[in-house]
Amino acid sequence: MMTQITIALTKGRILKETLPLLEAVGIVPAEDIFSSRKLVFQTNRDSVRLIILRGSDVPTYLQFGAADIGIAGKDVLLEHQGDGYYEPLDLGIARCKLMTAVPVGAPVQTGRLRVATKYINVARQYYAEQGRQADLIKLYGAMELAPILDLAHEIVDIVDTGNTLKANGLVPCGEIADISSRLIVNKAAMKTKHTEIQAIVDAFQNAVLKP
Ligand code: PRT
Ligand code: MG
Repeated sequence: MMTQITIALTKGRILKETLPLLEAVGIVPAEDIFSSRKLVFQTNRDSVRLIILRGSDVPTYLQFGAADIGIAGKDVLLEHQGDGYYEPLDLGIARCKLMTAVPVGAPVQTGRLRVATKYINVARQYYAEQGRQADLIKLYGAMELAPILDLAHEIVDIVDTGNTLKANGLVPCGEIADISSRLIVNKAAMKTKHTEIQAIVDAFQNAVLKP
């Protein structure tokens, strides 16, 4: 029987940059992903199917072996803190930075800091390393709003051009990590489906080297 490989992709902006890479690898979805509401797509290869997930769910599928290969932002992987998968390749796409940001001209916070973010684990570790006491407030989006409404003194969020921060009266402050999307592989699958998976990882490596 043919070995089936399931590749979990992150929807949204990462997906847009993933599809050209996939094509360079020689994997083409059987139908247009963007105009479909399907979550599972067959491809030009009988042995390969694609599933489309929210970024934060990709490491979970990989950890439990529900998918063999995945593509997710490093921010999501840092926050997930899971194991059960390898991270063999930096795809160099969807680049950005994970940063702290504060209101323009904000006084230095001497007391206990309130920080709003969806990256609770990353933020906890960062402020601990800085030796700063911080109370973390979990948000699921629109972090930039939190300082405006005094919910938090500062935020931890993704920054690319900085336009979103600027538009909301914030300035980037501390750099936490350089972010790009990574290829991840389930550890058990790497053993049991080694030939097939290594071939796909190698093809991605080549696609990244000569875009
Ligand atoms: O839907 P979900 O809640 O999972 O997240 P989302 O809607 O933020 O997803 P999406 O499609 O934006 O993709 C998120 C992933 O793309 C992240 O996990 C990163 O790995 C990567 N990425 C790369 C970015 C950005 N660049 C980015 N600029 N994710 C988000 N942004 C947002 C940021 O949150 C902020 O609102 O863009 C804004 C900042 O951009 P600038 O250019 O104004 O600084
Ligand atoms: Mg989204």
